[in-house]
Amino acid sequence: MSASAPAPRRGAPITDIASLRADFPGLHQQVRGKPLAYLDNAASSQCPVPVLDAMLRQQKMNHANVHRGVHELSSRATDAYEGARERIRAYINAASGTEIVYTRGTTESINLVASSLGGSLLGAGDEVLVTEMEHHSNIVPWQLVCERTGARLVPAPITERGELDVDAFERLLTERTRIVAVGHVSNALGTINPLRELIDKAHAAGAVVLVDGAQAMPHMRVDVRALDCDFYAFSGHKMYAPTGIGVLYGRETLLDRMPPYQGGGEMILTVSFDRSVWNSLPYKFEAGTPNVTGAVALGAAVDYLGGIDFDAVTEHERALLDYASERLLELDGARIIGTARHKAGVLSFVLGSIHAHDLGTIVDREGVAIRTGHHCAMPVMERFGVPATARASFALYNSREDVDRLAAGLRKALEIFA
Ligand code: C6P
Repeated sequence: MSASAPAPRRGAPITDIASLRADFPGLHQQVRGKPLAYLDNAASSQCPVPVLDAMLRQQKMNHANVHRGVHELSSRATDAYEGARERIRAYINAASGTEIVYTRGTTESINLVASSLGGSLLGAGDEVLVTEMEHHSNIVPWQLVCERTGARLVPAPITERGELDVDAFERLLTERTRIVAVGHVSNALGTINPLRELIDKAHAAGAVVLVDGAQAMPHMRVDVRALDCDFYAFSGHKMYAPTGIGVLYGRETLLDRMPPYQGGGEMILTVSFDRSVWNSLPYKFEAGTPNVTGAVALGAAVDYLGGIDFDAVTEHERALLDYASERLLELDGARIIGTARHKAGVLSFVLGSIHAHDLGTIVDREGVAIRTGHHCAMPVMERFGVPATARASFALYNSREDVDRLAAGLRKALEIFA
């Protein structure tokens, strides 16, 4: 282990999820004179102490550029950076570290694939199949490459519950479908897609599959080989690491034949004015000085998550979601947007005719943080005929008390707008 690697949790997996609250200093503060109830985890989750410690240690004692220096600090930084890559690889069960590309986050991961693979694979008449529940990050990069190549973006419909219409998805898969880009968990609805089934169908049709895993990683253990996906994109800041770091998992055979996404230092072996030779994987896709501290922190976050029993997390978050749904539906005019049978910790809702932004502002005065708006999923809003929703989203550290505080805040909003 490198000098700067955080100590992984040892012993039996943590099953007492409530006890983990103490690990998150950000939760223990007053906001607007009230204790914070942080329910905006789908936007960004708080960092636990081991992640914060790893960041501080990296910046304080091991700060240097990676892969470039022969001096001690550079070699420590490189060890920490590469050590984190190996732990992330193991965490998602990728076959090799060459398949783990550091990026700024899910958005950059998807842009990388859309631009590099899409740009070389797609041609006029080809199709990219997405779903109506995608985040803009899994729509717009494909639109850009479709414009460039003459390919077409095809959205598979979702049902009234906010589930993917799998029959329609299958009908839309044709010999023209070259790429399927699908979210694992919807940020606006909470729907968990039947991923393995969709991947098998897409592969049977000869398509390459990219999964947007931004909202799945904090809620479940993801095994990219068990899923058999070709690409899996995720962000550190939704899984207890900081912003500015994420990962693109890619099947080595595909990454190998894809052209670089960005040019610069690190992604080359040799450069002359006639031609340059690309570096090996994954460095071919990591141009420029990377976010070393972010990578180290993400390594610490997967160590942290690796020490937790995910069955307990799922049960805890499921119980919270059920409780929050019940409390919400006690309120006049409450409507939940997204009632899929399989949901992760997202509760999107409207309350009568009160605008979502007003709800967000009123509960914020009570110390409750939720997100309001279209959640970068405008097609979802259009599908359900609402301009915006309020969204409470749960992490493993949330409690029933947080939900009660939200319900009380929403009652206040109802009184104000009565
Ligand atoms: N969703 C939310 O509040 P970045 O910004 O690259 O880390 O992640 C983008 C992204 C991609 N896919 C899904 C499913 C997402 O939920 C997000 C980010 C945040 O819902 C911010 S819009």
